[in-house]
Amino acid sequence: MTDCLFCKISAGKMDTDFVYEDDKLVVFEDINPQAPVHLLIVPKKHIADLNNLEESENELIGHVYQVAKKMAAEKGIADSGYRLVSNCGDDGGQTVFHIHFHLLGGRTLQWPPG
Ligand code: DGP
Repeated sequence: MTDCLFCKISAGKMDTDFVYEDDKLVVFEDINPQAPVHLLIVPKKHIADLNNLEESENELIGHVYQVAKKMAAEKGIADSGYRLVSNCGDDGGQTVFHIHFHLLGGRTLQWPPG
């Protein structure tokens, strides 16, 4: 989608530094970090949100989790713990309508979230 921010970022059109990239997704620092480690894992394919996820994308989402595990290890938070979360819709707190996963860690996270 031409007017989607995360499509532009994941296509390398926004000068965003990637922590990790492969053919399926990119990982970069959140612009407004909510924890010492706050990465966004963003599939390159435009999927607006979880409601629009197809079963054919199950492998992609499995890959997201594998990359999250790798990123957590690289950032040194694998043992202390972390959270992987995807907000969906207005009540879920989603502000960018291109599916993405927040990897948060480096401090004790509260539950339930606000
Ligand atoms: P969500 O609210 O779950 O849709 O998360 C969107 C996140 O994207 C939010 O934490 C802020 C982040 N974000 C928005 N615009 C940019 C940007 O231009 N660059 C980066 N690095 N992050 C962004």
